[in-house]
Amino acid sequence: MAYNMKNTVQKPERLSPGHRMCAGCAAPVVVRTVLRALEEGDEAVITSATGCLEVSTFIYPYTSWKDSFIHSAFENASATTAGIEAAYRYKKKMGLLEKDYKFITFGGDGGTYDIGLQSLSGAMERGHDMVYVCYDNGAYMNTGIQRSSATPRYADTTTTPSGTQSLGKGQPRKDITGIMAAHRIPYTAQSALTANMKDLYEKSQKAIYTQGPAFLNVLAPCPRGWRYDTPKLLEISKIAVDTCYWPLFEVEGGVYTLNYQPKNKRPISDWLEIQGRFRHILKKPEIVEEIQKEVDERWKELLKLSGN
Ligand SMILES: Cc1ncc(C[n+]2csc(CCOP(=O)(O)OP(=O)(O)O)c2C)c(N)n1
Repeated sequence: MAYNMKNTVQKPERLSPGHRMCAGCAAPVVVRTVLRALEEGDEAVITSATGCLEVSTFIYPYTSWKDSFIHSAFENASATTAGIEAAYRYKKKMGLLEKDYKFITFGGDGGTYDIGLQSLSGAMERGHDMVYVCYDNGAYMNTGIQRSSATPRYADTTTTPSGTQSLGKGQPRKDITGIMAAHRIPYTAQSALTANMKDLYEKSQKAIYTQGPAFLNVLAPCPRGWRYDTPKLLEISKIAVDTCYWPLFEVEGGVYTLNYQPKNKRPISDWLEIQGRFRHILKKPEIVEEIQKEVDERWKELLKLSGN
């Protein structure tokens, strides 16, 4: 059935309002969209690595989560989910449990690209029937905007401050989506908050209802770390996609599909100008050009991989 936003948003919320995430933060919107993809009646067991999402939605004795929720340590969120999924399979096999459950892990980029990478890789490789969702805000935001391997080159963070001796982060962003696709798991996808959430909703549905491991990497703008006005959340997500900084694609059984090609590819300066973290390079055309070149190269690679 074709995606219908009106019907979809009328599904019962599984992340209650009243949590303490910042206004203009993408992460709770990502969570609500992913969880809406669960069929009504299906229940989930959710694990979250430490990070903004976990500490702001699950403060004892309160919780925003309607489904079962486990706060896991940074490094082992995927291992926790994998263990639960294995126990579930055993109970099912022994006839000890009737109900069907889905297993979903959320982690920030610090918990995914860096600290939890080994347990994520292991769980994916072992083939657990689970979905791992990275909400990628491009830094360790919860502890004060420290750089991660997801932080884009030249971003100003508290551990890569721009100034007379530095232009911000020196290294390029790690290609975690490519790394996960290289695991040859059934489903890997990259998504963002597009205008009607269709892309993320449909990818979440596929990820949840595909047998075996699935990985979603979702761009999650952060108003504090990226320094933009809170109402600009959707605009900034759209610019990320239209500049091809953050392409929307999926990989199923090794086959790449590009989900969106902008009719008019916007210049990367549109993406840089809307965020305070790049302010120090805006008057350096050679740096902006260098970033444009990197984006173009990655885009070309993706076009080739997806047969375009
Ligand atoms: C092993 C370990 N190291 C460091 C911390 C401290 N810590 C808590 S939240 C956090 C930042 C999390 O960053 P990320 O995963 O990117 O999620 P975000 O906060 O950006 O949502 C850090 C470093 C911790 N809890 N455990």
